[in-house]
Amino acid sequence: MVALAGLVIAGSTAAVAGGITIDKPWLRFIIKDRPASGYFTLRNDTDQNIELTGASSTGCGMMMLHQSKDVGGAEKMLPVKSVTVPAHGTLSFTPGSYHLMCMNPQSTVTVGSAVPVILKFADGQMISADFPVKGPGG
Ligand SMILES: [Cu+2]
Repeated sequence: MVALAGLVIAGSTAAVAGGITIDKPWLRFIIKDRPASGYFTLRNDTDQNIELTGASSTGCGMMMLHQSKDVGGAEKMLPVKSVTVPAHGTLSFTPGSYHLMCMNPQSTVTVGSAVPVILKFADGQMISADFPVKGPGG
């Protein structure tokens, strides 16, 4: 693990920094012309709530925080400004709920590869994790 100026880079399946763990990250890739979705579990082992405020990836033209909601039987995706992970709690980004939306997947996003994603928090902390790219079925 290499740490530089608040940015922690981990090459394994879990990235840990300052009591925050990004567990089981993966990116669901369907086809190039559609946004890919990022999923993971955030674990907060600190005594304070943490607030995820954004994400970015070199594998995506733009990355956003989204939440899927059932609106009258149809699934809608809404952008969210931030997501709070309670102290000593976890929050999962899963299909049908919170997810990262990877707009304009780049040529580096192919099934079997992995793309680096940087998660940004309200306190200025940034954590990078490699998201393995999988097909629609996970
Ligand atoms: Cu979305």
